[in-house]
Formats: sequence, C-alpha cells, structure tokens
Amino acid sequence: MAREVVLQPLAYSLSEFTLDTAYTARELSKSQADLSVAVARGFKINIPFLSAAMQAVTGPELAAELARCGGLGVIYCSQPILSEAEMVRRVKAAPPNADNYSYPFKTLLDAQGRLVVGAAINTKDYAERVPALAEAGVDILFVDSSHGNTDYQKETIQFVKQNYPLVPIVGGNIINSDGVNNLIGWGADGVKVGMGIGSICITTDVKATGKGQASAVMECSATRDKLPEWAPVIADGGIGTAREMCIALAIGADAIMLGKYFARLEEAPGNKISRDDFLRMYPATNGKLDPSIEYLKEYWGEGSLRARIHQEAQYRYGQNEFAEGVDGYTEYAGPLKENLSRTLAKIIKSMHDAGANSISELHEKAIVRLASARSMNEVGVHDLISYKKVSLS
Ligand code: MZP
Repeated sequence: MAREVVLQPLAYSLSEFTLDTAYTARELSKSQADLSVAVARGFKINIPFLSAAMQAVTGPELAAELARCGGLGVIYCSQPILSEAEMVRRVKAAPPNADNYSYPFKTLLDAQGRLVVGAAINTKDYAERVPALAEAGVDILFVDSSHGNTDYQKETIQFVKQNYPLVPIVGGNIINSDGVNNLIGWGADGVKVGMGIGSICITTDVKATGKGQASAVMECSATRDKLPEWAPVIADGGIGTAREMCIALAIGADAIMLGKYFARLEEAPGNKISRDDFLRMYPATNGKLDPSIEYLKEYWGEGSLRARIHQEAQYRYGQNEFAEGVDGYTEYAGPLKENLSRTLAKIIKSMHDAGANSISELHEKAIVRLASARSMNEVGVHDLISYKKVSLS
C-alpha cells in the first residue's frame, strides 16, 4: 500500500472554480487597480505576469516588450551560457520607450532606468551560468526544474545566496507544502508552483507525477501564509484564459507565469505560419482547423524532443531518455501590448466585481467556489446555433 492514497479531496484544475461577487463601491469601479505584486521577497513587478522560461516564449524581444508593459520576462536556460547572457544583455540595452500613454502600466525599470529582466538557471551548470548572467546585468534568477524539491535545487539556491546575495532567487517547481517549506528553508525568495499541467506538458501522462493546478496553488499558498516570513507564490502553467488567471490569483497566487499565452504573440520567438502553409504541411488537419484561424504560431515544450537540440534542455527534467513535452502550434494572436491590455482589463473588472483593488486585497476578500460540472456547461456559450468566436484570453 502507498504511504497515503488520497481519495478526497480530489485535485482540481483552475477552470473548475468561479469567483463570487461582493459589494463594489462606485469609487472602486472607477479606480485604476493596483496590480503590482512581489515575485520574490523585496522584488516587485507592476503587473502580475511573468513569461515562461521557454525557447518558444521568452527571447529578448518578448522580454523587453513585457517589461515595457510592467511584467517580467524570464529568459530560458535551455541554451548555452553565452547565448543566454547575450539575451539578457539585449534586454538591458533595449530602449525602454516608456511613455505612460501607450504603456498605462508603469514600465518595469531598474535603478539605472534600464528594462528589468529575469533569467532561468538549471541545477547542473549554475556555478558558471550565474556569474555570466550576473555580469550581463540580470535582475532576478529562477531555478528551472519540473521537480524542484531536490538536493540539486538546494545546492543551486545556496550557491546563489552565498555568492550573489543581492540577486533574488525563485525556486521551483513544487506542488505541495513540503516543497514550499524546503525551498524557503534553503533560502529561496519565492516559489514557483505547477507540474504536469502546462499546455504542452505530458509529464503526468507519461510518468504520473503532477497535480491539478488549483489544488497545487491552494496547498502551496496556504503553507506560505503560515511561514514566519512571507514569500510570494507564482502559479506556473495551465493558465491560458483570463478566467483561469483570475482564479489563480484569487486562490492565493501573487503572480502567474504563462507559456502558451505569450507563445501566440508576435514578439515570441516561434515561427508564424499561414493557414495555407499549415494545411500544406498537415493536410490531415483540413476540416478540423477552426475556420477563423488565419495564422498559427509554433509552440514547443522544454521537455519536447525539439527543445533538446541544446543539451541544456534535459537539465529541467533530469533525464534524456523520453519526452515530457510536445511540439505543436497555437493560434497566432497579434502583438503583446494589445493582448495584454485586454486581458488586464478583464482581470481588473473581475477584481472590482469581487470588491478588491489589489492582488493582496483579492486574497483577503475572494470567495472562490468549486462549481458542479453541470453549472460549468452554462459558463460557455450554449443553446446557440451559430456565433462568432470571442477571445477568452
Ligand atoms: P502553459 O502556460 O503553456 O500552460 O505552461 C507553461 C509552463 O509549462 C512553463 O512555464 C513550464 O513550467 C512548463 N513546461 C515547459 N515545458 C514543458 C514540457 O515540455 C512544461 N513539459 O511542462
């Protein structure tokens, strides 16, 4: 028998919950919400969005544009040390272009007026990678591992703490209280939560490990709330729509890390291809592809065979025998700024409906409810013969 077989509660995903409303005063509905959050102790960003440390997501172009919008790009570490450091340098040297009119959420700048950028590190070559990234001017580090509750992670965090005490370090990924207590105990300034739930991820499918993202975030943020010294929780993976973002933030995440959401955008590194070219390459999908899709964008996981062109990609998974991610396509969605401002408008409206004007107030006030499968049928469009698709992100 296993040490424990949990039959109740089940593990839940974010899309199974709804957010209750509360009294919304007129002043609240008219005010500009405070979306600033800490993603590590003493390290704040202006909107609660981080882009995933993935080859298909965070290159310098996307990281720079996200920082202009107030969020944080995390450059991927599944590449040689010098090329990651060069990407960091390119963000630090990009024009901030920070006029408040076109970028209403304050641009994320360092003390010298340069754009802020994060970078991922792995648990194998950190002794060489961290100095190169620090030299390039990185502002914050993230340990990139699908299973972060390990001795390798402990050594990596302790190395950064001892040698670069001024650079904040976020540990992860973890999915339970034990993970939070260990990572914070080893000195991490924040934790990243999520395993097996990324849109390109097959980890749970191929080897069973993982947990529904809502349950993982609830358990980790409840444990964090009991820590003697507060530390942020970042929900990473399985968050695609504004609805899922609102629930992740309401149930206790301080910020969200997104892969597919950003991979769809103009600034993401993957190739953009037309519908016709896609159908020429994959004729079998003809008839199945949504007729409204004109362009597609490549999106592949860090655990996919494609990501492993660079040796470093295997370090996230600690093995090189089998794939834990897939290589696919997502619908192209246009420029980052437009998408983000629409998504943020939804999040602010949702917060206001719940009576909150900041993420910490949302944590205090939110009443989140598990919905029945039948009631969830009514969440999407139903009983219509035809309608025009609307973006949910
Ligand atoms: P999503 O936003 O596309 O659902 O998920 C992105 C997250 O999935 C990443 O931040 C990372 O934690 C995780 N990831 C990246 N590659 C893989 C994989 O190949 C993966 N399995 O699970």
